[in-house]
Amino acid sequence: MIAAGQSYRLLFVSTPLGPLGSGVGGGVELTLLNMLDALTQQGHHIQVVAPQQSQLPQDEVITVAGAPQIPAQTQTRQTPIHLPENSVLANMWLQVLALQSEFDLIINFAYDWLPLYLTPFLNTPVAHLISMGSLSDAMDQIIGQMADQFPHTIGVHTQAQANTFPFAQHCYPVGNGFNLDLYQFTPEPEDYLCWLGRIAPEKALEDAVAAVDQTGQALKIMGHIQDQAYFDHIQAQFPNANIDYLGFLETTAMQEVLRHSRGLLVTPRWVEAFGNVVIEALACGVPVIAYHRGGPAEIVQPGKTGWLVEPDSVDGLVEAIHKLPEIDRQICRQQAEQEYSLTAFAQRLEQWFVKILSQPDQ
Ligand code: HBI
Repeated sequence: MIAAGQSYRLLFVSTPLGPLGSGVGGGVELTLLNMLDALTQQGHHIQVVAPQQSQLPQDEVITVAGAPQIPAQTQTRQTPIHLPENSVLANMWLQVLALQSEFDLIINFAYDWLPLYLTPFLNTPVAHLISMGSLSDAMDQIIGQMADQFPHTIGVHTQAQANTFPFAQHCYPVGNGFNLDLYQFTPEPEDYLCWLGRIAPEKALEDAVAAVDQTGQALKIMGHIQDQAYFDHIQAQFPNANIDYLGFLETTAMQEVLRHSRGLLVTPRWVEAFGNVVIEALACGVPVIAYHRGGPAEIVQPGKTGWLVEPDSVDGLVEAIHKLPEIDRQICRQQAEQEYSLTAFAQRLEQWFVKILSQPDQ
């Protein structure tokens, strides 16, 4: 039993998609690093188990070799669970089994079946930060079983994400948090827009390109190209659009481009669990235009910190682009500071951990 306010020994287990810092793991990489910052600042002791080549200070990370997992969002709802030969996911959890007695709580960041299935076999409690909405029947089933057996251990980012699961009422929303010192507020923008994120069909980059193809404005694109053919097709479809792909930039370089933009376009085709990029923009004072869908719709305050648009409506994006000057960029930064700072995030996380650790032992 851990008293509230005491410091915890936490073991983070990263996504098996790729090394931390590579961008291959997508938004959950940034979430893990921000949680590491937030909780370390509060005096907790954290170690991270992650795939080899992960970029972290040596004393904090235990790197593990092995083959990466297939991205869950590229599978269908009925696709059976896959584990490759010499799975890095399986190898990471062998490490967890060996280390578990040194920790008060284990936090799983993988959106994968194995960590959830293993939970009842461990002696140390496991919390799962579920980083996407419902994607497959097998995952829904195993997450639901753990939600039942271990109350409050299923963490999510937003209510919209929780609502995609049949066990929505058993999810524990923690929001997200960012090191806002990394994002510089910029009062006066230059004349371009930004789009940020993994370049893959569920992010619907084509809608943002279609919108700027109509308005004639420049669009700077940053993020990991997960699906090259998909990106090539967009460029072929809009040969005259004024787009500029800058690659996957780490936070400091990325925000140097983002902060000077007139606005960020967020065009998710799926229910985005949260929308890290929304907070990153607000932190720079950049208004956000987002489809009224998923996490971003719970964050953007229409007319105050951006505009919410009818999902999949390019005309709606164009109309919102013309209304960007109505937004006060200072208000955008203030929302990030009030709700999404590392301190605010750490408080929500500690409340989550106390809730989990004060449960009677199963
Ligand atoms: N797919 N199999 C698998 N495992 C993950 O941890 C995972 C994923 N797809 C995407 C992803 N994680 C992250 O990019 C999102 O959760 C943010």
